[in-house]
Amino acid sequence: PQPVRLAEYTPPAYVVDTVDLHFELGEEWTSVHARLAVRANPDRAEPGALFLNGREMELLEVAVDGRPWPETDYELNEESLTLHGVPEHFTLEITTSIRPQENTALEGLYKSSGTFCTQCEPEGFRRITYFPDRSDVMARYTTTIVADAERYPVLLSNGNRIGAGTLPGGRHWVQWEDPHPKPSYLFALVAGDLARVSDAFTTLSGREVALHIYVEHGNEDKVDHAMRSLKAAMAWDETAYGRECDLDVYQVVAVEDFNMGAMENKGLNIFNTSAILAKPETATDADFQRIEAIIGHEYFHNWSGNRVTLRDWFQLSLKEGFTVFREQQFAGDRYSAPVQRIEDVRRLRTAQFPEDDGPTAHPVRPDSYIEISNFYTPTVYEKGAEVIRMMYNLLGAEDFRRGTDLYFQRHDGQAVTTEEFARALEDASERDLSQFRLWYTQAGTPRIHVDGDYDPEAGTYTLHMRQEIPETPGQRQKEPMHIPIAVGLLDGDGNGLAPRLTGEGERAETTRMLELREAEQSFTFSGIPEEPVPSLLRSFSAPVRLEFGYRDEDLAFLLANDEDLFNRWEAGQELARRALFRAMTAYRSGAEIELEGTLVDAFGALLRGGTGDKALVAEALTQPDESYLADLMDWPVDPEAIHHARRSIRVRLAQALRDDFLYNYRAHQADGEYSADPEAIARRRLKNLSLAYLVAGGDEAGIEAAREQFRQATNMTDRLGALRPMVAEDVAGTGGALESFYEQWKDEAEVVDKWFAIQASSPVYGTLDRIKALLDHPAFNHKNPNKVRAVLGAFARGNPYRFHAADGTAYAFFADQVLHMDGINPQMAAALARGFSRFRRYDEERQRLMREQLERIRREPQLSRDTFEIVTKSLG
Ligand code: HT7
Ligand code: ZN
Repeated sequence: PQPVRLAEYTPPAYVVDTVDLHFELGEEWTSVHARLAVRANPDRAEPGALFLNGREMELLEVAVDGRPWPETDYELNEESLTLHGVPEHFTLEITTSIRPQENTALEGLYKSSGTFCTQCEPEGFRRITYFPDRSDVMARYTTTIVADAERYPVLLSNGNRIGAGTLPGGRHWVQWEDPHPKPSYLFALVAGDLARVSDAFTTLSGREVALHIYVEHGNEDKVDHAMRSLKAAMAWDETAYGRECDLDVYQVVAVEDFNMGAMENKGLNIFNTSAILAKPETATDADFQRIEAIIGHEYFHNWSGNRVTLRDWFQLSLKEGFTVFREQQFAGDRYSAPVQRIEDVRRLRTAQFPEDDGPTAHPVRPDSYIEISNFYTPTVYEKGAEVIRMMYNLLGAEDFRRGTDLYFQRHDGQAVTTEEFARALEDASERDLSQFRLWYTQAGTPRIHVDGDYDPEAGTYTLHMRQEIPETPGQRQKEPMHIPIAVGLLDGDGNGLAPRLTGEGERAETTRMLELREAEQSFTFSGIPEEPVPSLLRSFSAPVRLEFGYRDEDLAFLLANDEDLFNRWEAGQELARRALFRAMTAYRSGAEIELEGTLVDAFGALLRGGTGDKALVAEALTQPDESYLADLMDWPVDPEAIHHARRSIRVRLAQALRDDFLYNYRAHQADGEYSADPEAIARRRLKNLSLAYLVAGGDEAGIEAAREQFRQATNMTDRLGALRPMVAEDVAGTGGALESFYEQWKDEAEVVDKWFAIQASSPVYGTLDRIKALLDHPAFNHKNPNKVRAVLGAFARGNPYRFHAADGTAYAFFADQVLHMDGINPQMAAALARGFSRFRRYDEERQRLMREQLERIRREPQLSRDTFEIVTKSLG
């Protein structure tokens, strides 16, 4: 397959003003009749032929202005239909026949548990009808759906319902009209037997928007949280960004089989059930928070993505990075901004940093792709959000808001590029972001080396910074980037100074946003009475790897005193990382793993620090996970050393701080009914973290408390809060607990996914034989992406100790699974294949074993474009 290149972008030869779709949904065949008002694009001098994308369909009819178009005047192949000699303006009619019930790729129109539904982003619409399936062709859609009335009483599409009726043979029809022009990727259709839960939202200007959430019958009691979250998101976007909802009806449908979390189709969002259904008995606090974030994310797309859309798929981060940033701000406002930031950074470091440092590294705005579905990546999403956040940091909240207002106002109804976004921010703030634009085009995570130099005589403190951007595939030479680095200085009592750069007058603020632009640059602060401890990259002001030669005591000092809560956490994590790396060295040399006092004292002080900031204490005591440690390790990554060192440190910390954990466990017991408010979530988090340590330390009282909590829990957070450490430590009775858990929850698909994942990611319960047994379990289904993620995804990502078993048996098994999945769902297969992408980070033997499997996958003659791209890039 040939790559598509940004440099080769050309505007469409023809534009489409209106699209009338008529669906006849059937059990064997579904027919789609499309009537398009087409005209030559006035921006193109010689439009020439009309090119339409299309695949996996049977073409039944093509007519231009009511007359069949002769076969001699069109070319049809596996991927497209090209019409030659068409007029300047015309009506094009196309009839296609498709088989949604056989569509296991879950792109285009498919069936999920008997419900017809669509996924058109990025290129699914071309599996429904022949169409210029590109985001810069925007049209007004009218959709008529005809189906069996009994099986499919609910028929939905984008926009407003404008008609309905019954037909002979037990069929019925509904017609929808979407007044907003949109690209084909935002088209949606749903037909099924679904229950509806309704509410309404009144916008700031007094318009009423009807809100409907559709779920399978029996799940109506699990949409309350999603509905509340939706209304909260609608209100938040009005105040935070001045964005009002432009719809009369906002519909959300939950489906079981979905490749991602959710999809922002105009006025008809389609959600993975896992991203919407929640009640305390079946969903954890993390699920509640994830649902709120995803509901918010899809709603925010209504402006950042739908009203202002993309010119082409290279601009994906224009909508995704910006929307993730908006989602993060929303979640931070709803819960706790510093804790949200910690979680965002944790995700960035575990998923994006490794990507940026591996063979599939790409810029936030990629310049070529083989399969665009492979670019819904942590780089486009999470690093893309960091790029927006840096602009926010550089401009400040007010100018940033002026910039986004200008962006929405200038480009409403248009399909644009990241350039338009940057220009709107520049114009609104009078800042120059030319150098900053490199963040869109240069891949790789910058490394910043910082040294501090105190001059007692002059009373100055100088930070010397040096930036390096590593080489990435296809990009050897890099230019220095424009990087906002938020800095504070602490005096010996832990108070924040108000640092002023030499030449500046007095300042009030204790955090300074430095702007690093050169490869090497120094910043000198004056009026510094004693050698300070610097607090660098506060709130993680830029997505970089920063190095500074802190002593362990400095880190403990920052952990105890920094006013920047993110950096308090960061200092604790760095202390923990150091202890872990010392433990790895000890493990590899066969020495005893020691845990010195600094970490124990610092963490003990946190646990004894009262109930002030429970969420932060819990975050600080959460160990970095094994895959993040693998990313930090010098070649070769040693999965065994990581696993054993991490476990030993956990056990030793648990034993050293046993009384503190026990105190915290007891002090944070639940009182009263479950609530998903930030205080209650933080309390459960600290309680269950304490319990996990107690169990890890082998404390009998702790183990008994876990067994008891598992039995008595009235919510899933506490039930899993007990089961997880029981599984991790394999305490007596865990097998029975797992069995009873399944028995109790086997009818709740989302809970069964947790049951699969907890085992697949456990070094004890996720051995290769047990993984194979899980695949044979009656509840497992390769066609359901949630199940595949719960077992195979959790095994590859969450269980590196077993996945990287030295004999390579797990690699061979996993490659078989990739190949099997490729025949079912290429997007999922490609996602799994990424499990091998960083094989060069491992020792020679593991490299050889993984390479062998990658080559075996690549040899498969029918391999999808999706998997082919990941495998070939991984092999380099
Ligand atoms: N914009 C949505 C993208 C999406 C998607 C992409 C590829 C394959 C399946 C998909 N489902 C949804 C998700 C979002 O960012 O909101
Ligand atoms: Zn999105």
